[in-house]
Amino acid sequence: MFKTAFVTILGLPNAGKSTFLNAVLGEDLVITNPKAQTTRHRIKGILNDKDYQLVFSDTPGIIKESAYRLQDAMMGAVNESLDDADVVLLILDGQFPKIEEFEAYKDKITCPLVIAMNKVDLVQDQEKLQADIDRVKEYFGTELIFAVSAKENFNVSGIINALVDLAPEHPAFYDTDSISDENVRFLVSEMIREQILTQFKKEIPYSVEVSVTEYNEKEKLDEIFATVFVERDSQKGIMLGKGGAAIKNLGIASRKRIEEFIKKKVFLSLSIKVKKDWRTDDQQLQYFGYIKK
Ligand SMILES: Nc1nc2c(ncn2[C@@H]2O[C@H](COP(=O)(O)OP(=O)(O)O)[C@@H](O)[C@H]2O)c(=O)[nH]1
Ligand SMILES: [Mg+2]
Repeated sequence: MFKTAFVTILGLPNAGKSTFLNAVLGEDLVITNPKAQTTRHRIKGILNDKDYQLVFSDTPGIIKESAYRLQDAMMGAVNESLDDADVVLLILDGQFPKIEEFEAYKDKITCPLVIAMNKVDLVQDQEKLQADIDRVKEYFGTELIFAVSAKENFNVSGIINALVDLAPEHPAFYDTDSISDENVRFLVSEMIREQILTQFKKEIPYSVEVSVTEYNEKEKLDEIFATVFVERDSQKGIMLGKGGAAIKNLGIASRKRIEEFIKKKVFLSLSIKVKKDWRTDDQQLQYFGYIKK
C-alpha cells in the first residue's frame, strides 16, 4: 500500500518553514534567512520512501496587508497551495505562536492539519510552552501538535509519521528519486539571492531579483551566467561596491553555495541590471514568474 500526499507548509514569516523543509529533505534545497520574506514562491520539495511520497510546498510567510504587488502575488501563491493540499502543516514559532494572526486562514484550511511548535531549542519556559500548546490545540481543534526544532532536527520524524498517517493511498505523483521538480536554473537563482540576503542590508534584499540567463552543463564544471536585477541606479552602485569588491564577494559566496548543492565545480558570471520599480510592475512580475500570463 503506497501513500502519497501534498503537504502545504503554512506559517508567519520567519517561523522556520524553509528550514523545516530542508531538515525533512536532509539537503539545503530552499533558501533560509533571518530576514522576513525570504521565500517568494511556492517551491516543492519531495520526500521519498519505499512506502510513501510526501510532496511539500514551501510557501511565503503570510502577511496581513501587502505593501506592493509582489507581496500580493506571494499571498496568491499561499492561497493556491492551500487549495491543493491533502494536509496542511502549520509551522509556529514555539516562542511566540501568534495564533491570532491566522484568523483569516482558519476557515480556508479544509483538510487535516498538523502543527509544529518550532524553535523549541530556544524556549526557556517549558510551562509556558505547554500552556501555549494547549491554547493552539483548542484554537485549531487538533491534537496533532508537536514540539520540534527544525534547526537541530529534533522531532522532525514525529511530524513525518503524523503526515504519513494522514496521507491518502495513492501511487507517487513525481519521480521517486528526486527531491524536487524545480529546475536547476531556478534553484541556482535562489541560491544567489540567498547570498544577497546575507551580504547586503536595508532595502537591497527586498529589491533584488535574480535570473539565470545561461546554464551550460559541461563535463568538469557547469558554466552559469546570471543577472541580478535591482530597482534603481543607486542600488546598482551598492551591489557593485568599491572597485567591484561587493559583487566579487557575492560571486565567490554564491559559487560555493551552488557547488555544494550540485556537487560539482562551477564557473559563475554575475551581471547587474536596473529594472525600474519591478516589484510594483505587473508586466515585470509576470516576466519573473510571480503572476501568470
Ligand atoms: N534556533 C532555531 N532557529 C531556527 C529554527 N528553525 C528556523 N530557525 C531560524 O529562523 C530563521 C528563519 O528561518 P526560515 O526557514 O527562513 O523561516 P521561514 O520564513 O518560515 O521560511 C533562520 O535564521 C533560521 O535559521 C529552529 O528550530 N531553531
Ligand atoms: Mg521561507
